[in-house]
Amino acid sequence: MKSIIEAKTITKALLEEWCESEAIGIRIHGFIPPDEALEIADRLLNSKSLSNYQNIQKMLSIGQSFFETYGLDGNTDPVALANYLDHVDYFQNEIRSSCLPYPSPLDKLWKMLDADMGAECVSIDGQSMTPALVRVFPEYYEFIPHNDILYRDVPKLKISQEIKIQFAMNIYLKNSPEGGKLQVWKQHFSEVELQQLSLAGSEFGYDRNKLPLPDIEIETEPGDLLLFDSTLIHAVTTIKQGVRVNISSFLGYQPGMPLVYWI
Ligand SMILES: O=C(O)CCC(=O)C(=O)O
Ligand SMILES: [Fe+2]
Repeated sequence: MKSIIEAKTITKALLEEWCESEAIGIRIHGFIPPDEALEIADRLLNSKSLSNYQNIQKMLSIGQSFFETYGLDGNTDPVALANYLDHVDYFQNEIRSSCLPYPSPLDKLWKMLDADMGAECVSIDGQSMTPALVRVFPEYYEFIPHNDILYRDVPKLKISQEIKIQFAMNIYLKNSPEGGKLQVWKQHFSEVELQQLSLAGSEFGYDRNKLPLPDIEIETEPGDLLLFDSTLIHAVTTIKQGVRVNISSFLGYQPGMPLVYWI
């Protein structure tokens, strides 16, 4: 059984097939041309809106993630949440204008997702969440093992209880020649097991030394789009050379309903 289903587009039939399979992800190789991906990465790296993540040291982004609205106690900070919601349009416009003269890969992504099943950005109190952001992983950075579950972050949000599958959805623009590989653990851990795996001193990560070896290291090339089950533990290995750039979002799938995205 293939771990990654290779596809040309995301359709209802494909997501149904994925649910019945043992696959952990879906890849569209060459979602945008590789040369264009590298050019866009360079343009995004020059954006004046590239700034530090609030609570993940060293990682840079254009756009804010919901995770950044957490205070030190792990609860949503209302001031940070208001700031996050107020800046959604600003950052999306920044991403679009930084890509010029190339079209933003996000416009292509939303159009593709919308075509067969409908797709919309998740709202909180009637305000749109960030649809997607640009992530820049600096040299020597390791994105430690973690998993992403909307229900854990915002249990009160109705949609978080309805989503059947949460995918991490990344468009890869620039990879490191060495390191910076995405690793995924296939085992589903219970909440109690996850607690025990926690890395001391980290707000979100698990301790690699307490985990078995990862099951898969996924190869991606500039221009690829990859969706994988974000509730599985995953990590990005230390970037050994240069920077790694991608555009990231989450995609929620619920049979018979429009797709939803946010980050
Ligand atoms: O950059 C990647 O390959 C995956 C990053 C990640 O942790 C995510 O998208 O949830
Ligand atoms: Fe993640």
